[in-house]
Amino acid sequence: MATANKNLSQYDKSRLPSAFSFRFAIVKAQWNIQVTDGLYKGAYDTLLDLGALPGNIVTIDVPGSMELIFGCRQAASISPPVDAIIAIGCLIKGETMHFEFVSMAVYHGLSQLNLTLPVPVIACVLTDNQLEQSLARSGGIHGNKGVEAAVTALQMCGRDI
Ligand code: RBF
Repeated sequence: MATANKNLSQYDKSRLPSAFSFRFAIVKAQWNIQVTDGLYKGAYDTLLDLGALPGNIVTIDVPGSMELIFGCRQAASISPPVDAIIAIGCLIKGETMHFEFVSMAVYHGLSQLNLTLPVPVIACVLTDNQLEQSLARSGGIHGNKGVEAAVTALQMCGRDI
């Protein structure tokens, strides 16, 4: 899983389909907003760069990462439907066990959505020990995981179940 010393946020547009005809939802948690703003910008700008229309990108804000699960369910029921959902959050380890419980619950919840919803949910939830690590991955020296989430979302579009 280690991405230290790697920046995976560069993509080759010529190897990707156009996002022009697809609709996306970005569900964004407000906790650690500096980080989730950076991830959101990375994802949003990348979708536009890949051809998505601004009117085809729906944004849903939720309070914390724990609420991303419900927010993604909401996103899956909007009309006209979206082709992929990106869940953006940032969990930073504190002094208690809360981080472990919430991280597990969020990833478990998002996995469950991928088993039950007809639309793919892309997990862009950072789980770091320190804020600096998250900042480095949301537009810093280790790139922007939001960019990678947008590329992944496009790659998962149009796969009807
Ligand atoms: N939400 C996050 O997205 N990132 C966090 O780092 C985070 N830390 C939390 C720490 C504590 C002690 C608590 C109680 C909540 C935290 N939350 C965090 C909020 C959580 O995702 C959720 O919004 C609340 O638990 C309400 O369901």
